[in-house]
Amino acid sequence: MGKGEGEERLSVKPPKTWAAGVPGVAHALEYALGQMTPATTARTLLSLNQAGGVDCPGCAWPEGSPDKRHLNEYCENGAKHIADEATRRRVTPEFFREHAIAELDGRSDQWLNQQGRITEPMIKRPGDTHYAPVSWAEALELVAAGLRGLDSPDEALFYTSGRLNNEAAFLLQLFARAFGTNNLPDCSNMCHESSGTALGQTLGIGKGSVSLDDIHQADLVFVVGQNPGTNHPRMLSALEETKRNGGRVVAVNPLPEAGLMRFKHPQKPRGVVGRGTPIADEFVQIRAGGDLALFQALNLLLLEAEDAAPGTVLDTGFITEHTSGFAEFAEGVRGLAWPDILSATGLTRAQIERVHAMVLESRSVIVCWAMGITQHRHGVPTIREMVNFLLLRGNLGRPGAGVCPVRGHSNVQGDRTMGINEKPPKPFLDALGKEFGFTPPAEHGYDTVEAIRAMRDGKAKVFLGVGGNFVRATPDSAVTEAALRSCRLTVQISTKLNRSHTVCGDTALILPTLGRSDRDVQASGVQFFTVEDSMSEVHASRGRLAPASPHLLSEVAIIGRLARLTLGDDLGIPWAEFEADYALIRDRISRVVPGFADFNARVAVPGGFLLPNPVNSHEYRTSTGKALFTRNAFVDLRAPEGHLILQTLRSHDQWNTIPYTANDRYRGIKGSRRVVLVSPEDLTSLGIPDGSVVDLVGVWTDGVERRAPGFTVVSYPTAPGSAAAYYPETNVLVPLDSVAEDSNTPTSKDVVVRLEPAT
Ligand SMILES: Nc1nc2c(c(=O)[nH]1)N[C@H]1C(S)=C(S)[C@@H](COP(=O)(O)OP(=O)(O)OC[C@H]3O[C@@H](n4cnc5c(=O)[nH]c(N)nc54)[C@H](O)[C@@H]3O)O[C@H]1N2
Ligand SMILES: Nc1nc2c(c(=O)[nH]1)N[C@H]1C(S)=C(S)[C@@H](COP(=O)(O)OP(=O)(O)OC[C@H]3O[C@@H](n4cnc5c(=O)[nH]c(N)nc54)[C@H](O)[C@@H]3O)O[C@H]1N2
Ligand code: SF4
Ligand SMILES: [Mo]
Repeated sequence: MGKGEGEERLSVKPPKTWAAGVPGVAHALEYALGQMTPATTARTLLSLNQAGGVDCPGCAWPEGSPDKRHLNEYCENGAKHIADEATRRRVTPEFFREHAIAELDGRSDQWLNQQGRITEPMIKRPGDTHYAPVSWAEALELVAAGLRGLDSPDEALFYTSGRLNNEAAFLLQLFARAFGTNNLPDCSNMCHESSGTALGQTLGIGKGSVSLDDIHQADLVFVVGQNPGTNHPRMLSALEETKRNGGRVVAVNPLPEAGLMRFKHPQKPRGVVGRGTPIADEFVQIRAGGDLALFQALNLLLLEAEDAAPGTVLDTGFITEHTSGFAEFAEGVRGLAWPDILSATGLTRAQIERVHAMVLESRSVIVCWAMGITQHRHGVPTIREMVNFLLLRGNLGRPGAGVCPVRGHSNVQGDRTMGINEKPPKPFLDALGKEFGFTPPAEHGYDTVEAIRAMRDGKAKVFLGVGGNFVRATPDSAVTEAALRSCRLTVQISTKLNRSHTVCGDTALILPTLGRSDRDVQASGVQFFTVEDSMSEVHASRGRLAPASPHLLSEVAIIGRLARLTLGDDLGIPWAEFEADYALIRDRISRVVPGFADFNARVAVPGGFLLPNPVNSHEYRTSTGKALFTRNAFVDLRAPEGHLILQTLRSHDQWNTIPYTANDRYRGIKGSRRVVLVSPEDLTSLGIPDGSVVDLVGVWTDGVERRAPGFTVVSYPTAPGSAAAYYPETNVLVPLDSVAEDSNTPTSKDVVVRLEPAT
């Protein structure tokens, strides 16, 4: 059916070698004006990321101090994301009367999103073919009754996406725990969970340790497994500043991504003309999954350099005082053989030595990474090895140095801080229980992958999604869709239509909510809410626009009312007062969550405040009280003969599960998303012509054949052995049980496929 809607004729041009600049701004305005009136466009874009304005609903890259912000403090993609939310288009009850659910399910993700903002609560009762309008009172009572009717609270799932604000996230986890479960799966489980896990194991806190100033001051920044030109565009301005200050950048990626090569600053005159700033001083074109071997090789070279000139390479003072496990780590790395390293990385020894020389010349080093690392089976050991690398030269807890997992959703880090965590730390539960006078459940809940298994196996029966698009974000689409359809009740609190509304349980509800850009007025007056960015800065966000419909409730209101209807007033939690005044929620947060003392006062300051990271005062909350060196088993990731490692990634023109158009400008792809990028070497050895149409056939140990049909092959300068295609079209290929060690993250960057002539 129409799942290829939005597709036109494919055209392919050579990939771009620079990012942003005038075309970036022009493309953003084009998309914005297609969604909003010119006046709304101007008002919205001018308040984006300004102190006192609306926080960009795009990525979690920080804003920087208020005095340094430009008038247009947003990027092309941030403008697109906000325009997509502030659209004039509406999905009304008439729309649902005209379109059966089955028909909507046949539409593309892009088409569903293009229909606009949802205006009223809608219900599908058992056996219905269409959604019908329902009152808020009836809708919420139905959900509460569904929850109360479960045999155990653990039969309910409370999913969140990282756009959720702190106040709503805090209320949601309070509701789930007061109800009696830790089933709080979230998008983070599919995203930076490997980072949180590895950093928690080695440094005692699952967050990054650097600030924007650190990036500016670093002598050397590694950008590993990340495509900032598309996914964190303003990171390029930061890297430009690093370079202006004399620092250098090493990019590690199988793809020569445009933003890693050159950058034209869209808001500065020199970005408008000329060739822009070269970003990567060294582009390391790694084989898929070769990063662990690369950092092991760099660590081996550091150990050997220290052997050759003792006392000059390693920071032995730091190692002795602040770390443990060095000897065992060193023994492991010294056992590596160069032929194995070169095989796993696909690099030359000369290039690795060049990077090593840059490391030796750099006093302060930062490693940044994203999905190219976390979504691999060995993502956690790879990040631990990066930590080893930084520890060797004491690159922690001083300016210009540290770890930098670059987060995805604008508040995904804040949600975790607020307790959206299926494995909550005991001190958090204790503080929560003390504040609200109940005993939160101690057993761990389901993460995203476990939640799908639980629904599939009939152990979870009510699914409540607060934002996001669970059914498209998750792996093994066929399995996940069946799992959702088997639920008694599915509830989606959403701004816009997506596939999670067309894949329904027996009863299904759509509860429409305010977006970031909407003004939020409650009994005590106009509200703001707060978010935490990738560098632990907490600040306020204020929507300015008239809400998309008079029938919308805020997330805080929906969660609070639902909690009250479900739990009654026995616990004495003042849900209605929380809804009336979000400052009262912040008062509670300040007493439960470490680092939030005086929350209301501190967040009133323009720009907000920084949460402390104990690592920066050399306090490591690990088993030994020190930062841990680890010994990580060597991995040489190879597909079987005749197969490739497929990574599933984002185009320039999408927000996660939502494509905006079928174009990927920087990669030179136009008109179609059903493309697979394969290196010319692989095409030759597989005997597949450029431009032919193939099915992607997933191969996995369970013997199930997973097929994504009809992809056009594009010869592309990716590392040999590594292919790439877009998410979410390829999620059908990612096996549910193929997950990263320790973090249980689906291995979206390591899918073994073969290309078969299209059926
Ligand atoms: N415009 C836009 N911005 C976004 C998003 C969006 O969808 N659209 N999503 C947001 C979210 S939630 C997230 S998590 C982030 C994601 O940000 P990214 O992590 O940049 O997202 P991906 O598109 O998944 O790109 C992964 C990158 O890793 C590289 N890679 C793949 N495999 C490997 C490997 O084995 N080794 C190395 N070194 N590199 C590898 C790929 O070539 C690609 O450049 O972006 C956020 N920002
Ligand atoms: N194969 C593959 N799968 C992946 C990935 C990959 O790289 N490859 N990446 C993974 C990653 S990193 C992530 S983060 C997940 C993303 O997973 P999700 O966060 O679940 O998905 P999104 O596409 O961001 O969700 C978009 C929907 O959120 C809703 N929404 C938007 N704004 C708001 C709001 O303000 N409030 C509410 N209530 N709803 C709102 C809209 O209805 C919209 O349709 O996907 C993961 N899945
Ligand atoms: S870099 Fe991220 S947060 Fe900043 S404007 Fe762009 S999308 Fe928004
Ligand atoms: Mo993400």
